[in-house]
Amino acid sequence: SSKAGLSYTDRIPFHSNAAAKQLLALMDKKQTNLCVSVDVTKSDELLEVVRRVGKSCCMVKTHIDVVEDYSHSLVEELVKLSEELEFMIFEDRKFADIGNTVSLQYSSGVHKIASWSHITNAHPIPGDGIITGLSSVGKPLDRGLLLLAEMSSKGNLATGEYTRQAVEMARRHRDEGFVFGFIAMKRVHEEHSAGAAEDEDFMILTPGVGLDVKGDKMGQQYRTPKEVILDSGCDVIIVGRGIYGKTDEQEVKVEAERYRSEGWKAYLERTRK
Ligand code: 5BU
Repeated sequence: SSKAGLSYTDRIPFHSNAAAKQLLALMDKKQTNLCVSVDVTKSDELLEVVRRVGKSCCMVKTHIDVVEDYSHSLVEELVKLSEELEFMIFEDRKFADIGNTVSLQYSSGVHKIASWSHITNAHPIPGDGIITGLSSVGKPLDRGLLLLAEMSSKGNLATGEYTRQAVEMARRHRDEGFVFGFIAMKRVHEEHSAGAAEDEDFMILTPGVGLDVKGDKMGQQYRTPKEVILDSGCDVIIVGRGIYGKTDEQEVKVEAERYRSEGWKAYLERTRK
């Protein structure tokens, strides 16, 4: 049966992943289902945006490989802020290789993602080995993984049977307590509910959220927080340029609060039904 009508807190017992439990608890505590995507190329700017939005969000999403002046002190500071301001860190790495390779990409290299990012994501395209590989690194550190079951961009190929297979893959690994949800545009596991256990719950994190524009010039498509949370039953709204894209620094904070409030209102309406 659908868990969409339950509060985030009431869904904690259905999860065995530590990062998922922590996330669900802090969402109700801070009254936010907003994840801010901070896609900027300078360390100082990244940290400045995070300081401005940290109180309004449950999660900060990074693309750490776009940072030009990267050093380990950046992620040390980010982790410190995540503890002070209480948000989770999600490196949107979109792993997509064989298990052995992704285990190295996750643990090693310049960025050592597993050492600082609570959550990351992976394409299911290589098969189950991608979960085994990432889990061998992330599970001992209490990290969590999302599978990309759908995408927000125009013409993407993650649809229909592909999405169904992504859901099946997550189900096969549910007991291991590492995969706890999907990047998707709707509650894909409830759409493909054959074979679902009664106590199954997955979190749905959704990019492509904007209040003022419908898309960009490169295929991005936006929906409102209400469409995403209330109409489609997703759990977390991911907002990038709608927040960090403001030129005035004070405005960044105002926009974060605006998205937080819209997302929360939609969640309250959904769980009241
Ligand atoms: P935007 O500025 O709100 O459009 O940024 C969206 C972010 O979410 C950006 O970091 C993308 O890489 C990310 N994203 C996305 O937009 N669509 C997807 O399907 C996935 C990730 Br998966």
